Amino acid sequence: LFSAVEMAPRDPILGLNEAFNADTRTTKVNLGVGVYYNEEGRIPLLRAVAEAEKARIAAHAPRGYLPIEGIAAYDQAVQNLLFGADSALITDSRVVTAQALGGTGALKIGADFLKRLLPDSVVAISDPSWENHRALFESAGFPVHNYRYYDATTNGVNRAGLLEDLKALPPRSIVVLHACCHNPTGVDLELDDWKAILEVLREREHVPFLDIAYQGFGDGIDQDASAVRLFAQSGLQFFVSSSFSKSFSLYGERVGALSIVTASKEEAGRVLSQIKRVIRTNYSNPPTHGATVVASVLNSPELRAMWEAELAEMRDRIRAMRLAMVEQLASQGAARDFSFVARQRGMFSYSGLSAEQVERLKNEFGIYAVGTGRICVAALNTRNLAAVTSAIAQVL
Ligand code: PLP
Ligand code: TYF
Repeated sequence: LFSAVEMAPRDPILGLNEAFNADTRTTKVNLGVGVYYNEEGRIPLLRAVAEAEKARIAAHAPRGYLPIEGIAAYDQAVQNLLFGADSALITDSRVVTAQALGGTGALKIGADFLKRLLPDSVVAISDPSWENHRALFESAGFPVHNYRYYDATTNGVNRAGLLEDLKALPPRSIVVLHACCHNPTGVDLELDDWKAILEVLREREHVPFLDIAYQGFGDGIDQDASAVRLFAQSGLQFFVSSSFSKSFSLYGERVGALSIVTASKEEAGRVLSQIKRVIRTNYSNPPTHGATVVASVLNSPELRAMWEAELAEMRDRIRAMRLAMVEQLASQGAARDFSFVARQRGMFSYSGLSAEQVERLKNEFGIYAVGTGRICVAALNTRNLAAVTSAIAQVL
């Protein structure tokens, strides 16, 4: 039965973890996978999460099946966080939200629904993008194109190329956009860019699919949602996949959501019925733990304040690491100006290191980065920074 099964390629990022774990050097540093590590080099368990879990365990709550679209209080909290609690879309019941298995699960449900809705459309993702974007939409049956995004000569956005490519797509294409903290580059769009993109999408009748996996890691919870809120005011219909993996440090609990903005409450009801059908034939209904914890934190004023402070702490620590990295690279005499690292947002930096330099970092120094030169700045701390910057200066 399996004699002709070929070996599938490893995920370029998760595959790095395996190599890292097998490395016996005590000085090794993992800048590959997009995970936030604290100053001690550990994945934090947030205090707000621990408090909510304590209360949940004490309550000895039964574990019945959840509704197909998940916990109502969770779905509501997701909408408030994305669109703002006072959003007219929410009061008009125009948004459909379903709890999902992480941001990945949200993308997959959205992709499967879109394939039924627009079977002949193409999908466009940024060049470069998170590796899984292409794979997810291809596995849903779509051809996936790239639109120009990153400009290596300026370490910024190729604005003209981006708009040109969106205009050149066939009408009613599905356009996946990183709402903040672009993965892998760390290079974000300005509000004026978003406005220009919105007009092209409207003109071409493209379907926006905003992916927001790092809300709160850039400039703040509301600031990072500014693109989502701009689209909310535009009158367009669009998709949003969101994730609490990073912002609640709940990676393994798989807590995310798919939200769809529709034109009316009546439309929302029909769309929800189709989303439920997609979910039912995939995993029936979502798990209880992570979403219960997130909902209790977001809906308790005390725990919410605690979470916001912890999220700010993570955000500020990443920023401090960006600045320290720029300074140390300069003082180590690195043969390149790295000041752009301080301007990037979120966990990642497209460092500009070549595949050969990344390979040398791994072999000679036990420092793991993605072959594209992406490094996870959120894995730096004051103990490993000097070793990392010195190694980078040496391979340059
Ligand atoms: N979208 C982007 C842009 C990401 O970087 C990630 C990273 O994990 C995800 C979606 C998936 O999030 P999750 O781990 O919640 O599935
Ligand atoms: O880009 C990253 O590192 C994170 C984690 O298939 C991740 O988004 C990477 C690859 C993958 C799933 C999650």
